[in-house]
Amino acid sequence: MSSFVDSAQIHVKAGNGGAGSVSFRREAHVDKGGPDGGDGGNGGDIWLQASTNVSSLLRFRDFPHRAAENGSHGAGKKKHGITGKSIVVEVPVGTVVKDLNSEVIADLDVEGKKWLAAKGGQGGRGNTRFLSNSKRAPSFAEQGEVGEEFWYDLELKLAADVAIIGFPNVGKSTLISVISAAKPKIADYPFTTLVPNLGVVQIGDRQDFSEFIVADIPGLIEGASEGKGLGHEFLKHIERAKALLILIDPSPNAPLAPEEQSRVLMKELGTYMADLLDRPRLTVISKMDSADQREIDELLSRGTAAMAISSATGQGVNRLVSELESMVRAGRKVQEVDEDEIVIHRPIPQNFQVVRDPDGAFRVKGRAVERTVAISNITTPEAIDYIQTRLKKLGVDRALKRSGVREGDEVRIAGFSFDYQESM
Ligand SMILES: Nc1nc2c(ncn2[C@@H]2O[C@H](COP(=O)(O)OP(=O)(O)OP(=O)(O)O)[C@@H](O)[C@H]2O)c(=O)[nH]1
Ligand SMILES: [Mg+2]
Repeated sequence: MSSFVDSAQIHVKAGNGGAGSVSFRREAHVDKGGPDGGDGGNGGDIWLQASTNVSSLLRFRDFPHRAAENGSHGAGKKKHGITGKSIVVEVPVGTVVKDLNSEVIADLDVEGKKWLAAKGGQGGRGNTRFLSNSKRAPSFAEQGEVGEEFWYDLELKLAADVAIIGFPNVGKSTLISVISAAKPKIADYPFTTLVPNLGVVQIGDRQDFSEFIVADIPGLIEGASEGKGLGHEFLKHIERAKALLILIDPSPNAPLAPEEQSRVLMKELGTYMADLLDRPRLTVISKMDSADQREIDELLSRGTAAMAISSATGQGVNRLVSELESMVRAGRKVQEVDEDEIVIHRPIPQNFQVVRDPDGAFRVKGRAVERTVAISNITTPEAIDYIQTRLKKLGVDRALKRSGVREGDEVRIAGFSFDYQESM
């Protein structure tokens, strides 16, 4: 568990929609029958799903690209294209998805939770769909819509139930090695631990079994919240812990007196994230065998710590574990309620917007608008007629006027450009 990857990028490209078909029925006695071009198939979607099958984001570092299948094109005789296969990408439970502006857009914190990362393009409509009283033989069809394509940042926060926090050399790693199977490096100098260690603590027997995960967070020091020491990089791993275990070094040669240690640690946690100060926490004196029992008793009676332990002799360790377990149990109940409140939003606005290109031309961006213009044969007057009517309905005309467009200005939509006319 010493090296786990906790951030990666993923590139998702959903399938493109297939093009609609332009086709006419062939009948023995009719020169040109009615339109019978089928629709293109929809492109496949890409979903991310929280799964305990995977535990790191390593795979995305090696190869970040995931793509879904395109829809196939429509054909004559009203034959519709085939829908592209969607794919489900498994990510570890606890993965947070951010857009490239660091905005959180999904929190895959529960096993099985699924999130649509890229929507497949809709298939284009075949010319059959454009049949109307005024258009008996529509000679155009829609192109398939391009599937969505995004880069996302993935972040996996350590799913620790308890974070062990304390100054360097206070005995964090030793404790985790005693209460779990984790085997971190232990040594008598500060900053021995360079990455967080995870350990699973198991208690009880088969009838009454429970377990929780403890993280040994590398030594915090004063200024950690501003990036000093190793602190900043690892403080984020504390965010999800249901309980905090604060270890205090009672020995006379500790760099700070016990009260000071506690004060500085609280200050650093609070500066990093004010919420952490409301997190259930237990302050415990570590290495009790190395200090005078009278001093320990005094610290306890002053309320500097709730209890004392020694990982070396095992004193107090069982009691500590059962305290932690009940704190975690209580924390889990609270979290279960919270989970429903998480808002998951999609990155792209569904409407359109008018922007100026560097050369001054007007550009209209948005799915519905771009899709309207994606008609396969834009050179026919009836296709252009159709496009103009649709754009007007979507409000593009009005929006362009509001943006200050004038007669003759260039307007770009998708891959096409038009000269703006008042009647447009
Ligand atoms: N006497 C005594 N020594 C201990 C106890 N727990 C840890 N130590 C010793 O204290 C030193 C530091 O222990 P670590 O567990 O590496 O401390 P740490 O908090 O993980 O330190 P960093 O990783 O540097 O932040 C080691 O020499 C341990 O053997 C204890 O309960 N009693
Ligand atoms: Mg350590």
